Order: sequence, then structure tokens, then C-alpha cells
Amino acid sequence: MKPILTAMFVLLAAPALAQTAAQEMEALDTDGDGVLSFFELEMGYPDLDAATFDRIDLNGDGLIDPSEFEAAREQDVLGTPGETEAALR
Ligand SMILES: [Ca+2]
Ligand SMILES: [Ca+2]
Repeated sequence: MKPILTAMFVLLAAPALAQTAAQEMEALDTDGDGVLSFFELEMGYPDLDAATFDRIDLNGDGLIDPSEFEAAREQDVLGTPGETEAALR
């Protein structure tokens, strides 16, 4: 029973997750350069700390690009969304 439920959840959640990730990127990217700085990401996720940011920043350039952001969302490492993010849901 449980594996079936998990599979259903993945099927239902995947398209919505991808769309929401793009919407979140756009909302958080306040300077509009297409990537998120620590400050921009922290606006949406107040729990964010430097160690988590470094973990999310896979290529180590100090900025979160859309693929890194989407991966972070899927791995659920961003912590609790703040008010900005909660308003989008
Ligand atoms: Ca930006
Ligand atoms: Ca990066």
C-alpha cells in the first residue's frame, strides 16, 4: 500500500513542483538577474544559513541558478518558507 501511495504522490507532485520552482525563482529574484544571491534566498527562507547555501550552490559560484534552486526544493533542504513564500502557495 505504502509504495503505491508514494508513487502516486510523486506523479501528482512533480509537474506542480517544477512550475512552482520557476514561479518562486521569479518572486525571489528581486534584482532580476536570473539567479538568487544568499540575501535573495534568505528573504524567502529565513531559516537559511551559510552552510545550507553552500550545499545548495552546487557549482560554488555564490549564486543559486534555476537548476540548483529546483534541486534544493526537491531535496527539501531550504527549511521553512517565510511569509513571501507562504503567500505564493
Ligand atoms: Ca538575483
Ligand atoms: Ca551556483
